[in-house]
Amino acid sequence: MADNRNVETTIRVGGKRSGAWLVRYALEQLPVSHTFGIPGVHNTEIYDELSESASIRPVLVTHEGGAAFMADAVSRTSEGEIGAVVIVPAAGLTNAMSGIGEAYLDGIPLLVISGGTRTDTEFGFKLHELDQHKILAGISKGSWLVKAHRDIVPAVFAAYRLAVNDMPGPVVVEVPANIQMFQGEVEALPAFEPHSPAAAVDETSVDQAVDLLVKAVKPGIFLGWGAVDVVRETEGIAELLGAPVATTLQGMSAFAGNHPLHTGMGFSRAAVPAAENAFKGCDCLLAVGTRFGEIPTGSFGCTVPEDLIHVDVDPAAFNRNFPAKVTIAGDARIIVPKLLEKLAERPLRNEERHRSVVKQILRDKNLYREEWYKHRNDKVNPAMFFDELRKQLADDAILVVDDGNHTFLAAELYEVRSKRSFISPTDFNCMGYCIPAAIGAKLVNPGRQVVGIVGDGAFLMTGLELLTAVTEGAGIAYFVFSDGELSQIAQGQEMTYNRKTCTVLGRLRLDGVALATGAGYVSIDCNSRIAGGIRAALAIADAGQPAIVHVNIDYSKRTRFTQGVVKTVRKRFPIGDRFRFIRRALLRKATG
Ligand SMILES: Cc1ncc(C[n+]2csc(CCOP(=O)(O)OP(=O)(O)O)c2C)c(N)n1
Ligand SMILES: [Mg+2]
Repeated sequence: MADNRNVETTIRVGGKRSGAWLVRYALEQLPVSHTFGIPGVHNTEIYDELSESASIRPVLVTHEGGAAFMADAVSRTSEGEIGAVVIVPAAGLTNAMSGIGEAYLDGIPLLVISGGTRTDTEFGFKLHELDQHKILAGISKGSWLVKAHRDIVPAVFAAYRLAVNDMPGPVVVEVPANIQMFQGEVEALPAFEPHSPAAAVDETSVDQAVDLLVKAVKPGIFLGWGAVDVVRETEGIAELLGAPVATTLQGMSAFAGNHPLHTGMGFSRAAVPAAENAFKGCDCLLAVGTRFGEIPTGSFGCTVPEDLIHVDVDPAAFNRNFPAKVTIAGDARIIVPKLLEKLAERPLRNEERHRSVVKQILRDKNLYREEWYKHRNDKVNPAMFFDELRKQLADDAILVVDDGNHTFLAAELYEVRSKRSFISPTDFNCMGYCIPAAIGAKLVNPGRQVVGIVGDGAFLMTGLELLTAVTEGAGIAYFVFSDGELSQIAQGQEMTYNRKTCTVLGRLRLDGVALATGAGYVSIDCNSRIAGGIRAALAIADAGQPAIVHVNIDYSKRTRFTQGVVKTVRKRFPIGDRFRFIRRALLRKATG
């Protein structure tokens, strides 16, 4: 099928250009404001060119994994920008792989420019010589090895298009060092045309979907990251139907947490009670921009009705985990407004359902909060912490989480209020995301507050990117949930083995890290320090300096997520192994 979405016309150059100049030219045509990475002998020409750019700022990081996470956050939190990475081949690329993998499985566009070994010498065993494209095959949407000067701009544009079209993802363009350094003949350069999603909608499927929704007795709505740009329309659909709305973890900012029909993350037994209860007996589910992955389904433990309407840009998501009655392939920004328009044409009388759903959600949310508030000791209560944080932040503040128990506490207890204001490493689920990703988010959203919630284990992985934040003047408040453990795993070990192996951390002095990097430092060790500590950290961030906040968090109450997932997973074990696991845990309880 011809793709004429990005028609490029040609600009005549008719002269010699260096490859590095061509890379800079190509990047400047794209929605790229920053590049992230580390120079080496294979890309210093590109860095030198970028130093001359009026529109792109090259940012030095401490590790290429951080660069890729920063770039990922640029794509997630900006309006249409793509995060870009400039790295050396082999060692730089493999370091960046954590972020490339996250972007790949989370469906986030990412443009990686890698230097390449020289192609004009007869020698072998060169520095950083590796077939990068072999290792990229399973973790990127595509990769290019540029062979000549005239190929550079078309390759970067094609890579960009692939990254943003359909199911977005990471792409890599390798430019050998000799092509960067030396000049080559280029007759013409393609001019870049911005991307817009394909506008075709399958009207018949939309009509079928509307029919199902109209006749449903208990409809529900489930939104993923793919629905993040249609918040107004999904609110409209939810209100017309009087339907509860759950989101995925990645899609937490696809529906406002303070909307009366918002329930929570997922709707299985691993979801908060408001969501689990509101979706009980759901007879028609409208799912938009989600692939029913492991986290939001509570390890595939949710009940999905036969009348599933599945809207997604990736047809591979259809009928994979849950069979759908109606599937609509395409961009939610095109399909969801159409769904709303057609639904609004129908005579609907759902006021009674709307009232009772709202009442139940409110009651369940209040009860769940009370449960958390009652669970108090001398440490910092997570519900009190998140309530105070919410109170002190603007509605459009961006919360960046990492992966761990803190992620699910945030998902259950923090109210997300605007689109693209909650980001998390989800399907690749890579620890170490938060510290660097928050930097990327802040650099492209200088006017918004950016806050990180990070576990102490994840902090250890990429915490030295704080130096990058200090250098860049990125005012971010990082709340480090310091429990001394890799809790999300330690809790599972406790429940399953009655023993924690390799999940207790060495003691880390966060004030020492603050001193070493030039970040501000705040400590919140008990509930009475929550409000003052958050205020102090946000003030440091407002002044353009990152702040590390040691939070003496209480992890003694388990999230609904952890409890629910453990139950669901165990239930699926073969019966003999289930008993073996139970016997082992009981025996250890008795014998220590
Ligand atoms: C790169 C990577 N390694 C290991 C894991 C497995 N893992 C998931 S959560 C977790 C614990 C995280 O600990 P911490 O950052 O302290 O957060 P907490 O659970 O204590 O809030 C681990 C080890 C992972 N997701 N990613
Ligand atoms: Mg921890």
